[in-house]
Amino acid sequence: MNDGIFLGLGSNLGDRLGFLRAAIAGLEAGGCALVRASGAYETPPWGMLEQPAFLNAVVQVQTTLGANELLQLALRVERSLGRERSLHWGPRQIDIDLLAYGGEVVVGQALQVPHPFLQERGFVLVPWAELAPDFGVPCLGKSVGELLVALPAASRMEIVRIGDV
Ligand code: PH2
Ligand code: MG
Ligand code: MG
Repeated sequence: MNDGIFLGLGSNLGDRLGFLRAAIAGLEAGGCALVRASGAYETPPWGMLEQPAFLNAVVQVQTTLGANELLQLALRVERSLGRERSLHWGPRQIDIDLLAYGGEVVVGQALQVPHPFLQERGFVLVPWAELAPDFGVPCLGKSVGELLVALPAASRMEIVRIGDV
């Protein structure tokens, strides 16, 4: 059982909060025990700007699934919620990203852990720091809280907690 398993959730189409909740339920049904969930945060689109605002959250889970099995579960849950992959970084009902799997480092085609862009993304770091500011992110040599402090203020100021997931 691995202690620091964190997933990032994002939705910017349809019933965004409903999709975040359904994603958590799907992960639970697939063999994850929810440890904690952050609040839901309204965040401006990052990367591809011409798309609706997102709701983002981060969850911590415990599971006996390995990192690749957990990725497969995340993809299954995405598909079950109607996600179709068209545009890279484009709008989606639900996105489930494996942010960290304890101290493990995975560098593969299909999966990279820790998630490669997390240090640039306020929409990941703000909810993650709510849950686990002291978690040391492998490879980056910093805790989540330290990464958040290092994030330019401009990447943070529009990220607003709107309630619970
Ligand atoms: N996900 C992306 C691209 N851009 N922007 C926000 N605010 N939230 C996301 O979850 C997000 C994004 C690709 O996965
Ligand atoms: Mg993503
Ligand atoms: Mg993804």
